[in-house]
Amino acid sequence: DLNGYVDAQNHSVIIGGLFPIHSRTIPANESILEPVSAKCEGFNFRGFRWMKTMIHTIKEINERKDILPNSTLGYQIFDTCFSISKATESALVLLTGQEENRPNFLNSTGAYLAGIVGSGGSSLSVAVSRILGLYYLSQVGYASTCTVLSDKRQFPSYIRTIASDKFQSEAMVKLIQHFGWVWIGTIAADDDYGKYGVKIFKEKLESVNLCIAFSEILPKVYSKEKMQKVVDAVRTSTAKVIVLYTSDIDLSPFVLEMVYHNITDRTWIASEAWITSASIAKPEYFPYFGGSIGFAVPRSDIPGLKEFLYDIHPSRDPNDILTIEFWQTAFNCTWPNSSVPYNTDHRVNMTGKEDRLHAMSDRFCTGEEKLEDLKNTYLDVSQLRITNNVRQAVYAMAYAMDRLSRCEEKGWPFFGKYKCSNLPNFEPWQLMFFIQRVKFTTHDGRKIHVDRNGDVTGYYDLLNWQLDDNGDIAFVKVGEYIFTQSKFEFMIRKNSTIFWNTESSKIPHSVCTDLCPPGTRKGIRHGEPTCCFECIPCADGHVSRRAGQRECEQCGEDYWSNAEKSECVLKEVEFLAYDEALGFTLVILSIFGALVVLAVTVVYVIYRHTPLVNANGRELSFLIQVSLTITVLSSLLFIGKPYNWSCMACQVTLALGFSLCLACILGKTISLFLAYKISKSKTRLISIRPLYWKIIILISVLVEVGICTAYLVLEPPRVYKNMESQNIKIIFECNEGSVEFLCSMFGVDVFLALLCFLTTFVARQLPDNYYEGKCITFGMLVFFIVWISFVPAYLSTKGKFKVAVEIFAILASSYGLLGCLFAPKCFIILLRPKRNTDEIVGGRVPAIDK
Ligand code: TCR
Repeated sequence: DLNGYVDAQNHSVIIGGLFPIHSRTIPANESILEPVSAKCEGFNFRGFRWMKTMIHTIKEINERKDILPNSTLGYQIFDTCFSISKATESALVLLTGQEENRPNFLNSTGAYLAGIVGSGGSSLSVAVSRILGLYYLSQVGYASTCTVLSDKRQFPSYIRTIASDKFQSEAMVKLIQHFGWVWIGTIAADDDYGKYGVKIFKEKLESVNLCIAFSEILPKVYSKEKMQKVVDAVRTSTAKVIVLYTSDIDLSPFVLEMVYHNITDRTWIASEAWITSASIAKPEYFPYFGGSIGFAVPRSDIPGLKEFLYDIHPSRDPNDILTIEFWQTAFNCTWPNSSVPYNTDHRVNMTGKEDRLHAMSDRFCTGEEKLEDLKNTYLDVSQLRITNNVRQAVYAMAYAMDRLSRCEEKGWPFFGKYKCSNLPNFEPWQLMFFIQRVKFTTHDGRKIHVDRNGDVTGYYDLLNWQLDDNGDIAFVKVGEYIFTQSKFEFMIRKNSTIFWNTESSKIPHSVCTDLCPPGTRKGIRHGEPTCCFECIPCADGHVSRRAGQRECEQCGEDYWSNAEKSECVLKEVEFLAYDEALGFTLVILSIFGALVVLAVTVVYVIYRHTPLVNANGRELSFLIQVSLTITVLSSLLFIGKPYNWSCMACQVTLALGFSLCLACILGKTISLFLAYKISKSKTRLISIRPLYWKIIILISVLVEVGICTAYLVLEPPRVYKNMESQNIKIIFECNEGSVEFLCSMFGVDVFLALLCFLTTFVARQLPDNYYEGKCITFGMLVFFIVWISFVPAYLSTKGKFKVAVEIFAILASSYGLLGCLFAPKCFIILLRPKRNTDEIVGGRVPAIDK
């Protein structure tokens, strides 16, 4: 019951072959008691072509004179039906040479078996290779790509002419990185190919911090629940890019599900086994699978193969049931007088029923059917990829045998111990040594060289499914992936356009969470993949400038975050500026004060000959006016952006101004006091020499100047950028420098003010008390009240208001003094000129400065 082809007669050596000519075995009938070989169904044109290629290659080698000149090769090929059981059964038959169900190992009869080419799927190769490995019988795979087959301890006699899936999985990750996808679903076939392929893919993907959205397995035998689970995963997931690691045979039921559920807008990353499969790449599936992208082994043209494939007819051999079945299936007819079953399908499909609909076609084949009219995978030689691998596998076998038959001592490790045996009398294990080191150049100039693991280098074409002008699916090459000696080269052709099966026809977007916008950072969601995260706004003073930042950065010293937290901006600078309302008002007040003082001076100058002005001492009044101007204008130095010089100037000017002013007043009050003392005994007041008050003024001002100089030299005030008190602002303020000096500076002023106050207070008893004394007392009280209330106000404000408070105090005290000292006099001078006579003033007021 094993289907296949034999050509063993007249050949010294044969090569075994295992090919999936059918897609599956028919489930066994339960009533059968004896073990029987399973029957197969689902004719596989692709596998049939592979098999034909093997025969073609053997023919070609036999015709060649440079390889195996003295011997010819035969073959024995079996159909594996893409099932492990059939494959192992076939392997045993090849080993034992007898087609029976009772094993009787190595009782080989007939031709000499050199090795086996095959088999297709990895699971089959693994199973077969475990048996063949026991006897070191060489096996050359042409399509089995599973990574475990590289393990030479488990599979000592296995080599292959197709690259391991390690490279393909890596290439897929590179592809995904190239297009910026991060959230990927995977679907694997339920065999070694799918599971190991996805395993490696997952490892590589996670090593570059991308994530798996879901990982599903396609059932081998149709099961509604299992299939539904896969479909649901695809439908509900946000992953729009899905890796499908499966052979086309296992994929077709899933394709039907996608069509049935109308799931579009997915981008499929195809594994090599289905990217060029004609059974999937049908135009009617294009809305669902168009735009699929994946890696394929490079294609090649095989000279003479096309003619060889066309050279087939069922009438040649009535026992060639595979050809008859091919003919029947291809032309949808029944070959007369044959018992070859036609196109049955015993699978339980989506409807849940067995589909035995087209059991036999009622139309008979005539034999006149034209292969040329047929559009069939078997005859399509435009995509010879695995087919080319089959050819190379046969060649590898032949070249190894050629080396063996030449019996060169070089490289032959058992020389001396065993006789070098010429073909065909060699032991199978002797060939293994040569097959593991096989090296040759193919007809199209590619170098095939198997490494110590029996692998060849990874070389892939990147293909994309597009619709061509005829409405067929075209596999357009858009790039390449080459892996040689631990270096890879991935490139997408510059001028190639890739078709994407998305609504916008743009590159699909496959993420779990979109990149966090600037101003936020990624926050981990516990228990979820790293590609799913939350976007947490940055804290104040921290920013993230670009999207997708993991951390927010802290802004530099002078910087603060903007409202969006996307940029560090210079901190707002705060100081009492001239052009803001408060600053401007203060400037006006201060200039107004100065003008008032000037006005008073003008009045004094105009009325300098009147008794009142004279009696009060012109010079002294003038000095007081000057000092008041200084204090009033010193407030201007406080306003505006502070600099080192203005910080130094403002305090010192203020202190000096006040000290001059108070010293003058003190001079006046002391005169008053002395006059009072002296005049206690006399009735008339006497005048005091100007020298006294000049000395007083000089001493006080000198003391103050001394302190100021020391202050400025030793520990001057400086500009200070205050960043602590408020985050978003830098407050420009003056740092006092030495508090001690500052206090002593103003202490002098306070002391002078106190003296003034005391002297006038004592002198208030003066008999002919002129109200000047009272005015000064009152002025001093104002002065004290202002400055005492200044202290708590000053300490409890911040920033520019602190300066404003100080200026208020300065202006208030200056205006107070101005008012108390000059307002009453100006009143008399200007409005009551009659009272401004010697009579009124002269007699009672101590005449100073005469
Ligand atoms: N390796 C798969 C089987 C396979 C295949 C194919 C089957 C490959 N390429 C093309 C049919 C057609 C790659 C395996 O199982 O290792």
